[in-house]
Amino acid sequence: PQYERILITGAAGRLGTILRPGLAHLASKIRVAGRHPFDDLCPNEEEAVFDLSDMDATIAATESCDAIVHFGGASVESPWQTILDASIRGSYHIYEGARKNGIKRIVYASSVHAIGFHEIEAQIGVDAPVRPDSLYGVSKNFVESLSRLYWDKFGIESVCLRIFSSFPEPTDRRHLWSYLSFDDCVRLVEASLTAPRVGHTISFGMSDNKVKTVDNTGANHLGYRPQDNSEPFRAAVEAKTPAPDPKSLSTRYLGGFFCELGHPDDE
Ligand code: 15L
Repeated sequence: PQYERILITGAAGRLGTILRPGLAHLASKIRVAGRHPFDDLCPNEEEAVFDLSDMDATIAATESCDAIVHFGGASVESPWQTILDASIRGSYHIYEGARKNGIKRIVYASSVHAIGFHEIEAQIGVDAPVRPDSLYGVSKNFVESLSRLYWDKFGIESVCLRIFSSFPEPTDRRHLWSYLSFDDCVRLVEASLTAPRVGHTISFGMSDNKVKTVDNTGANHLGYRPQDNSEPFRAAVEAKTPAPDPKSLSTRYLGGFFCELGHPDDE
């Protein structure tokens, strides 16, 4: 395999769970990281149980890895303290681990919510200014920026994947353009790990859906070829969901309903 040991953070999460078998052929060992012990370790896996907010534990977990697939941290809008500890401080600890332990490449689960307040018809590319739609999105902006520094200054390559909606299948109208199938998600992360040179790359993450809301040509050098699309689900989704109001925030903007959420600490 291309890699000796890949660390996957968030390995117990929705996407971490599918990346474990999906990336297995790329490394002799997969180190799966989570906050709780795993009860389903495969022979090619070893576990690292820690909290990303713990700097020493996080740095220790990166030892003797040659790539990191960083999918840990908050996965939706969350209270500031969670965003700060798990996503901002946690990702800083990951990058420090990479710097101290000589890790060459990191694939990071960024999100559409890093640029969620761009309008759909703007057809933005990967180099559009960031427009986060939530504190969650701001934490994605932070890590995209941190990873750029660690490339420019310390030579650690990163691919920041602005994943749209990766679920077993599309369930609402937005998903008809934002869907990333699980298999395509694995293809995207694999391309990010195996492309000869990525430097600091930002890529959108979606399947080959018919309706396209962003322009991903800036990430062509990854060689990602989506094989799936949302069309097989269209009729069922349209039958069970109301026609969208074109003026509502969640229809106008890439971030969808995240654009309508209040401040997470106002409860
Ligand atoms: C995300 O970033 C979330 O992790 C996911 O749960 C979905 O809400 C997704 O965005 C989306 O916008 O569909």
